[in-house]
Amino acid sequence: MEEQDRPCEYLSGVGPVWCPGCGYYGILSALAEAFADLRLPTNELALISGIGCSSRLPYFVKAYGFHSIHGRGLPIAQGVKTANPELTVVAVGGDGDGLAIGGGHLPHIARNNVDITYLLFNNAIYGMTKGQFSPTTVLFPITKTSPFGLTGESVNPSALAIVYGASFVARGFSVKKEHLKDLIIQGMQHRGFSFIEILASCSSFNTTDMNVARIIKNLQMVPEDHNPEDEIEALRLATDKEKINLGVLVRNPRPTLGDKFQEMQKKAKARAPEAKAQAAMEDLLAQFA
Ligand SMILES: Cc1ncc(C[n+]2csc(CCOP(=O)(O)OP(=O)(O)O)c2C)c(N)n1
Ligand SMILES: [Mg+2]
Repeated sequence: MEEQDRPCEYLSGVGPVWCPGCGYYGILSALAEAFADLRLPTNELALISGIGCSSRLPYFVKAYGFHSIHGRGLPIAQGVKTANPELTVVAVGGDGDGLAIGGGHLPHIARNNVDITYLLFNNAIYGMTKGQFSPTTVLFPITKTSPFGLTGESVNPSALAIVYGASFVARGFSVKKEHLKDLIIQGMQHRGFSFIEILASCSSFNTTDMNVARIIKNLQMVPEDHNPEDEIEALRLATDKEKINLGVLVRNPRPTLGDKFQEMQKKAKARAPEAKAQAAMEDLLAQFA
């Protein structure tokens, strides 16, 4: 097979329903190419999503898929990974899905270091429901649900992931496809919870916050000498007011939830009366060996 044909192996053939000019096309392409580079068997791969334009992604990719309910992609992804640790699990969803209705799940999946990769498509708007403000809307204050402007401060997804204790945090941009592909690969290779914020413009309902020309003008790659174990510096880069820093902000491996469960199972088995009886029997039999 020709090198340039490989990503198609991971496209299901179902055509995306996104609007012309949507930033999500670039993300789908980067993701399919990342899967192709990693040569992951499609039957060992599960894509889990919530609800939103971004959450439609599992239809377009050849893998197991679960298009779940609004804001609930993460706990379902955790369940899938826990039930079948052999699967590579990728969760996807929007800024509304992951930070508004589903915002209560992110801290716990991050602090528990569940071994999944989460791609948060940040278009700073509720795209699917046609243009209500989201927790990341800043520069486009007059929306269908904020006709007189926004009342609250916005949230910074990468900064939140860092303070919640995600062991891998990166920020990419749908237009920088090769760079994004590389971040997805690094995230999937990281053992533990990988959070990747992906900036993407919504061509129909908010072209201001994620304005491609403005992002290109203001972006900067995370400096090469940045130590990804330095979470304070990572937070500074994530919250930089002058520049939009793209790249790996945090990489701090530690035991995963699956590792902890295995430890617990061992302890529980050692404590169980039947395990003690079994051990006593084995000691007895060993005397006649
Ligand atoms: C429980 C529930 N509440 C509200 C909705 C309506 N709804 C569907 S998608 C969505 C927001 C989508 O925005 P986002 O998560 O940012 O995804 P995008 O479409 O921008 O990719 C909302 C509010 C729903 N489907 N279910
Ligand atoms: Mg959105």
